[in-house]
Amino acid sequence: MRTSMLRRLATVATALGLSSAGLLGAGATPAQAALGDCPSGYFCAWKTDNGSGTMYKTNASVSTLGTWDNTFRSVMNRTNKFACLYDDANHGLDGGIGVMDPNPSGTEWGGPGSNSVSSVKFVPTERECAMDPYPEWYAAQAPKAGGFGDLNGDRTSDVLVRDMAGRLWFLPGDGSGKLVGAGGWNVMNLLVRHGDFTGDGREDVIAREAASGKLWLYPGTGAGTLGARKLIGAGGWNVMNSVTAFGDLSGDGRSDVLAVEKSTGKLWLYPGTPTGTLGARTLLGAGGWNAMNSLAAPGDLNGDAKADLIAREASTGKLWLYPGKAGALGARSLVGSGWNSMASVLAVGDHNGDGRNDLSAITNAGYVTPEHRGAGALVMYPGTGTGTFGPGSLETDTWWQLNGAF
Ligand SMILES: [Ca+2]
Ligand SMILES: [Ca+2]
Ligand SMILES: [Ca+2]
Ligand SMILES: [Ca+2]
Repeated sequence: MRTSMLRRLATVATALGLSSAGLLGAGATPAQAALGDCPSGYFCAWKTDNGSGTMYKTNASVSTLGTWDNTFRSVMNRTNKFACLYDDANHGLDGGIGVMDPNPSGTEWGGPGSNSVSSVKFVPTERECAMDPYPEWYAAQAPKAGGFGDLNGDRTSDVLVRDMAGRLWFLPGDGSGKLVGAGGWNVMNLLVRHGDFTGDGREDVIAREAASGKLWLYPGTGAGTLGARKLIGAGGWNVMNSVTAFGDLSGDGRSDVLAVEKSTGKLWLYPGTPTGTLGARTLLGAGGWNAMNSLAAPGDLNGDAKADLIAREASTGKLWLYPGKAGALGARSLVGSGWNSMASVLAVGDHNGDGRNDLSAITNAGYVTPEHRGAGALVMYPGTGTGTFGPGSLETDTWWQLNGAF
């Protein structure tokens, strides 16, 4: 039996900074029989370092621990949720927080060893021990509709976020979040959106199913929620490295899809059709596109009213702008460097409300500035309207432990 991945998060701030303080209680030899007493579906605790003696158990969150207050020394989490162990009563965030992964089989155990736990909470994702399940997203209303990045049609850029539990959250731009997908979204290995595909003027979402390579269209309802899906790619889309809902490139006013083929590095254009499907593809780039490990569709950046493409070069971390032309892409220009310290790029229109499209990015462990070090920050790069970006500004550091944003 091995010891658990019990992590001790000294403060909320260190939780944000992805602190994992290592194992506590490691090295103690478990008394197998006593640890084996923890029933399936329960969290259990003991006053000893080896899981012997009287056992505490609960399968529901508790605000206070009564006679067990400040006594936990070894713990086991046989629930299917993360167990958050707070030094404070009532799940207060001022004191330390320990986190224990779900371990229904009861093969792992560990201990805070600090006699400090005063309340316990069970949550679907680790970040919920210390914060909301969704990150903070604030956006200013744009002077006019941008045609994309706005699922609820209020001229304010919004975001869909997938959490580690496979739930989908709609972030309207006022810091709040609304659950719009109760679960199951982790079967998708790609989620994109850019404008309307179905012809009703409402923005839609396209998702690729990992197991089947199918491409699904989820029609936007105009309220930030998604309607019943429709198959738009019967299979085979797993041969693509990246798939991006782009906006209109073909010139018929309908949003199109771009995709990079893994085996060839070719860039393909799949035109949107009046029936909400994708038409016969045409070749946009003859090869070399596998050198890019991130594509983003920020809309028009250089002021010619044609949607442009942003691509990140894997080997250099350079960010390139490919201006959209009629049915093609023009000569690229360099618009950023050091972008390999970003986990993902978010292109949802005009973030700061000045009428120009912007680009935002979520940092990874390689991100280091005086303001923030590591993963979990959202940085906004304001578009200038001439195909460049102003300096990035750190918006919030709550974009931690998520499974995608688009
Ligand atoms: Ca909106
Ligand atoms: Ca639509
Ligand atoms: Ca353009
Ligand atoms: Ca802007």
